[in-house]
Amino acid sequence: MAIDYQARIPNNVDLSTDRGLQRALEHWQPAFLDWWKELGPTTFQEHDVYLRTATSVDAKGWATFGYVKMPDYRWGIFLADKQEDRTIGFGDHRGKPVWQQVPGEFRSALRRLIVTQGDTEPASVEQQRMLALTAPSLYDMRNLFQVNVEEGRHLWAMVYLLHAYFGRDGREEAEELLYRHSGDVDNPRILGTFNEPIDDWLSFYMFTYFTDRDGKYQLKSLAESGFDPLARTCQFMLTEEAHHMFVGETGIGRIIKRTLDEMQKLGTDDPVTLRKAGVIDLPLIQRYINFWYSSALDLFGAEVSSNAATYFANGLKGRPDEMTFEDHDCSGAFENVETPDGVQEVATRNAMNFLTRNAYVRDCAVGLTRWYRTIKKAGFDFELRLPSERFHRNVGVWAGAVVDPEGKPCSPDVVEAALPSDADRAYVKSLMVAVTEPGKCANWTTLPERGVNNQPIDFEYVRAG
Ligand code: BYC
Ligand code: FE
Ligand code: FE
Repeated sequence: MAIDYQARIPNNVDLSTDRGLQRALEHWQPAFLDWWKELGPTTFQEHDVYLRTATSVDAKGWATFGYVKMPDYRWGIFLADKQEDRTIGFGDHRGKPVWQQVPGEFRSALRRLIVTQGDTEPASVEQQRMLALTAPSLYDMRNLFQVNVEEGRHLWAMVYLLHAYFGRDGREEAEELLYRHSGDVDNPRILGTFNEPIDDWLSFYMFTYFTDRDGKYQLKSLAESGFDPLARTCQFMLTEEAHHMFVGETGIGRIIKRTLDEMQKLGTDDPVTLRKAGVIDLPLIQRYINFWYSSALDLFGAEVSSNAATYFANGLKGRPDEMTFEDHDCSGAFENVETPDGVQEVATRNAMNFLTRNAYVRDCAVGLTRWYRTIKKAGFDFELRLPSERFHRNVGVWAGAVVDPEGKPCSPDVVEAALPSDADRAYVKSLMVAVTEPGKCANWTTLPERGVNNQPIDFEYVRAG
C-alpha cells in the first residue's frame, strides 16, 4: 500500500478511513511536537539534518534520504505487511488464527506490554537531548538525530496501537507517555536504564550498543505476538533498530582504534600517559561496558517470572525467533537457572525472560570478540569482556549480590572499582567538545571509513537552516 504523504500523519494503515482514530491522533500530535521541542534534541531544531525517512515498508523503499528540520520529520505509522492466514505460534492458543482485535481477557496485559515498550522510546530521546552540543563530528551528530527521530517514530507506533485498540484508557496512556520523564524524581520512566543520564558520547555508544540491543530482543519477542497489529508494528521497528546498534558498535570501535593508534605511537598502555594524550584507555571502556551491560540485563526482568509465563501461555509475547525452537508449548519443559542458592530447575514458561536474555548475551558478545581481534592485531593483549550475569544486578535472582565481574563473591569496593569512577566520568566529560567542521572529528575518536548513504565523510550532514 502506498503512503499518502499529503496526509498529516503518513501511514499505511488506512487512517483516512477511520475518522475517529485520525482525530484522536491529530489531537495527540501537537502534544507530541510540544514534547519534542521541549525535551527533544536541544539547539539544533531549526538545522537541516541529512536524515532517512521511512516512505514505505518494502525492502528497498523504507529509507529515503534528504535534508529535514527535525520538527518537520514525517513521523508516520507503518506496519509490516499482513501475512494472510497467520496463526498464533506458541503457547496455549497456538494454531488458532492471530487476533486482529484485542481479546478482552488479555486487554490489560497487552496494554501494559505496549505502554512499557512505548515508554522507553521518548525516554531515550530525553536522555540524549544535550549530546549534540558535544558531538565529535557532524557525522556523529547526524547519527544521533537519526536515532532520536526514529525513537520518536517508535513512540508513534505504540501510541497508534493504544489509540486504535484500547479506547479511552489507551488515549490516557498515550498522554502519560509524554508526562513521565527520564530521571524525574516524581514521575520517572518505567524501566531503570531509561532514567540513567547519558551525558557523554561514550555512554551514548554504550547505550546504543547494549540498550538498543535489548530493544531488538524485546521487539523480536513482541513480533511473535498473537495480537497481529503489535507483531506487524514491531517487525517494522526492527528494520530501524539495526542502525541504532550500528551506531553503538562503530562508535565504540572507532574509539578503540584511536586509542590503539596512540598506544602504538607512545609504546604504552598506561592510562595516565594515554589520558595525557587525550584518548580513552581500554580499562575505562571496560568499566563503561560493566555499567551499561549490567543495567541492560535488568531490562529483561527476573529470570523466574510468572508474568513472562502468562505472556507466553496466552500467546502475547514469544521468544525471539520463536520459529527456530522445536517446542512451542513448553508446558512440560524445564530450564536450569543459576541462583545464589545453587542451580534451580524452573518451568520453561517461567524462564522466558532468562531465555530471551541468553540470546541477547550471545549477540552482545559478537562485537566484543571483534574488538579483541583489533586490539590483538595492534599488538596488545587486553580483552574487553562482558561481566558475569551476576555482576551489579538490581533485578532478578542476583539482585543485590556483591560479586566481581567474574561472578565471585567479593567486597563492595571491588564492585565499585569495576564501575566507572567519578574520575573516569569527569575525564570522559573533559574530552567532550563539539567539532562541527565537515570532515573533522574530536581527538578521542576517529572518523568512520564510510559516510551515510554513500555520501563522503566531509559531507555537511547537519547545516544551519
Ligand atoms: N526496571 O516479572 P518481572 C527499547 C519490573 S528497550 C524497573 O520479571 P516481566 C529501546 C516489572 O515491570 C525494550 N522495573 O517482569 C532501547 C514488574 O513490575 P510489577 C523495551 C523492572 O514483566 C533503546 C516487576 O519488576 N521493551 O525498546 O516478566 C532506546 C517484576 O518483574 C525492570 C520492553 O521492555 C527494570 N529493568 O519483564 C529506545 C518490552 N525489570 O509487575 C528504546 C515490554 C522488571 O511488579 N516489556 N521490572 O509492577 C516487557 O516485556 C516486560 O515488562 C519486561 C519485564 C521484560 C520489561
Ligand atoms: Fe526504539
Ligand atoms: Fe533504538
